[in-house]
Amino acid sequence: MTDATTMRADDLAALREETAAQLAAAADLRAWDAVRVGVLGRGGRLTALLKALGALPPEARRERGAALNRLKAELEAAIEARRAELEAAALEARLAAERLDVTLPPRPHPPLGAEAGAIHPISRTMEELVAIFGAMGFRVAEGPDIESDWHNFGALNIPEHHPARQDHDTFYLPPGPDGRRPVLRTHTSPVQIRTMLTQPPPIRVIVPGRTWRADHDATHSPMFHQVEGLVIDRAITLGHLKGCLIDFLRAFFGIADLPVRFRASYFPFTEPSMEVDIGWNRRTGELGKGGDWLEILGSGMVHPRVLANCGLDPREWQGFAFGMGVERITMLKHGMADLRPFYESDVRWLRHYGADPLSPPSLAEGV
Ligand code: 2NM
Repeated sequence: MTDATTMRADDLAALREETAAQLAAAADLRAWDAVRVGVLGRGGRLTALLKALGALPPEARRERGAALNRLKAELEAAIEARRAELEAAALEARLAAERLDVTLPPRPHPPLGAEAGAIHPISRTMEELVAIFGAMGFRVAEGPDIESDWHNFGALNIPEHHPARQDHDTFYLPPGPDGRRPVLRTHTSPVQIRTMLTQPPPIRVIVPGRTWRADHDATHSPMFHQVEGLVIDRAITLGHLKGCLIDFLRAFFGIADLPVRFRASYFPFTEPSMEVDIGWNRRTGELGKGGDWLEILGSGMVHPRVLANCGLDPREWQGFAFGMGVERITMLKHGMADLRPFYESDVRWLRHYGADPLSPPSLAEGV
């Protein structure tokens, strides 16, 4: 018969080996936890051995207690190591199962249908303008639709008697506490004013947005969209204006040799001012050739008084600005005859003229 000490030592060795085998067999964290509880839990095998210490005489208890504590530390370390292993394996499995290649091209999809949805041509044109001017270093600025008289007119050097101020053009709101009537902005230029007031030059912004005029017929809607642009820097010239707008028009209409003409004009907020025309065929509507000229946008060098109104010294800072109607250039680009369908939400029209949401405009492919 073996003596008691040896038997106990065998006990401990068996617990060590059996625990190691159980840990190796535990294939997941749930099985691992059952092993842990079976050894270290309240009714666990090691816990039972520790509880039994109290019944031993002091000398044997000391020796046995030291051995049990060593074993406890050893088992705790083995159990913890197995947990780390199982957690790492679980993470690996998840990463493999949930793998997602974000560089894959969009899945092929059926032709645009009612379910698919499409980008409204106004939004699409605005996206194209942001892509083209964005590549030239412009940022997008935005502002409120309801404006003060000063931001919409006064700061832009539009005098009190100017026809654009009269009620037939402008939607006025009831007077505020200062007695002045706010307006629905008649152009996006007040955003350029706000930009000059709040942001130090150099400035390069385009301003796409909704605008409002009390005008309604086959070619005018009381709500329409504009994109205007503003560049302010030292020593900006008419040459910069011309180069920028010629590049823009050729990119937007996708015609590398599109004829562009600058024609003297008048705006209160620019001096000199120019209308910009492109070549087309009046009879067929084809753009780019045909010997006729079509007015596309307005432009000019920002009036020194406008700069001064915005706190900029016109002897130090110069710039150019331009503006165009989004509906108008969209109709010209796509050969649309009528303005009204833009706002009628007719799904047949939207399906025909809407753009693919999965192919946003990119300069690489030509907008
Ligand atoms: C146009 C034509 C010409 C214009 C001017 C300004 C500002 F704020 F800088 F003075 N913003 N937009 C401008 C100039 C707009 O639209 C046909």
